[in-house]
Order: sequence, then C-alpha cells, then structure tokens
Amino acid sequence: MLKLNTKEIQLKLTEIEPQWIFNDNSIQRSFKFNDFIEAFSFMTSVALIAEKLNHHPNWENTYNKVSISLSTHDAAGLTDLDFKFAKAIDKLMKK
Ligand code: H2B
Repeated sequence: MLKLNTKEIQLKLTEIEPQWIFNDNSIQRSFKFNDFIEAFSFMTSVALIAEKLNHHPNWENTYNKVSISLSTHDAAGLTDLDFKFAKAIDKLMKK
C-alpha cells in the first residue's frame, strides 16, 4: 500500500464524514451511543469489516463511547485502505 501525501489526504478527507479529523498521521473519529451494548454491537460490525479488509483499527471504548484511529502501520501513515475503511464505518452509522 502506498502512503498518501498531504495533498492526497486533503482530497480524500472531503470524501468521508466531516467528523473525521486528520491527526498524528491518522484519521480519527469518536462515536457516542445510548449504552455499552450499542457501542459494542457497533464494534462487532467494525471488527467484521476489519477482517474482510485485513485492516484493523486502533480504538478505545469506554461504556457508550468508541474512539477510532485509522492508519496503515506497514506504511507508517495513511493509505487508500484507511479511507476505504472510514467510508465503510460511515456507511454503518447511516443505517
Ligand atoms: N491494519 C492496519 N491498520 N495496518 C496495517 O499495516 C495492518 C493491519 N497490517 N492489519 C496487516 C493487518 C498485517 O499486519 C498483516 C500481517 O497482514
């Protein structure tokens, strides 16, 4: 996977939900649910996408909150795969 440059990243950021922020060589978004079960159900769906893409999130869960940070470890930065993953997560949230 090819590491994206700043210009490519700026363009790609316009294709995902505005809640994603570019920070520390990754894209990050936080989610809040009604309770732990809803948060964990969401995480389960994200985990299935991750396995399908063979691309995995760095994330944190505290009760009803989930924070996700996406980057490509192998490329030490962002690649198309991170944006593909972000789009799939955005799609989940629209259901
Ligand atoms: N996920 C992420 N986010 N970045 C990677 O570089 C990565 C991954 N590499 N999932 C994959 C798995 C790699 O470790 C395996 C061996 O394919």
